Amino acid sequence: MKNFRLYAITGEEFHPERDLIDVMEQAILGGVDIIQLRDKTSSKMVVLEKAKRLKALTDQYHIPLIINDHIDVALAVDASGVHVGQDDLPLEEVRKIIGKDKIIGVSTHQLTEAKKAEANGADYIGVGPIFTTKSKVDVVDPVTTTYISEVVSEISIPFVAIGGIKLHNVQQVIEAGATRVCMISEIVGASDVKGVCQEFIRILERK
Ligand code: TZP
Ligand code: MG
Repeated sequence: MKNFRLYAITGEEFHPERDLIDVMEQAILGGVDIIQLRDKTSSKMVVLEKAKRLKALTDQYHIPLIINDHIDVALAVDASGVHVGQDDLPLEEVRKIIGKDKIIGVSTHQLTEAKKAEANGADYIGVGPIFTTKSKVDVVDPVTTTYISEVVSEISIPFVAIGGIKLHNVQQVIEAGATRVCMISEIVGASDVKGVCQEFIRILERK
């Protein structure tokens, strides 16, 4: 997969007054280079409509669109790939469905999960939650930056740090060895979405 560094996940509960596409376009203009549609509450039809709109946006800017959970929706809109968690279909089955050319990302919270995802052909892994987050229900306890250090030394595929990452703490994540970071609330909940993304890029480039 093409390299990326600033990954934004949708979270419409953080911008109730603003349109999904406007917010995500501001994120792209600020430097986001990969987007994930994550919607845990809407019906399949509504997720499909959002995926179609986001696909048009991400195509316009030539960046990947990843769909969380809904493999069928990812295929229907010809998204770049899917993101699955530990409770979703096993990676081998997801690969059979989605094919070898699509991106598969897997959430991991410990090294055994990371190693399994790598061995089973994940294109990237999510590493987190690094810090406390309010954006995910049933979330495990923060894994801290220690898990990032472990992944850096044991895992070869790309990884992205996630969970409670803010402008004020992203430096710790970078210092632990992350070169890619992923956020929901700090980006999509910002009053100046583009400005926050530009600031993340500035910090990522400063290292
Ligand atoms: N997976 C692990 S933490 C998390 C997900 C989807 C939520 C991240 O959201 P935020 O607002 O950046 O903490
Ligand atoms: Mg899932």
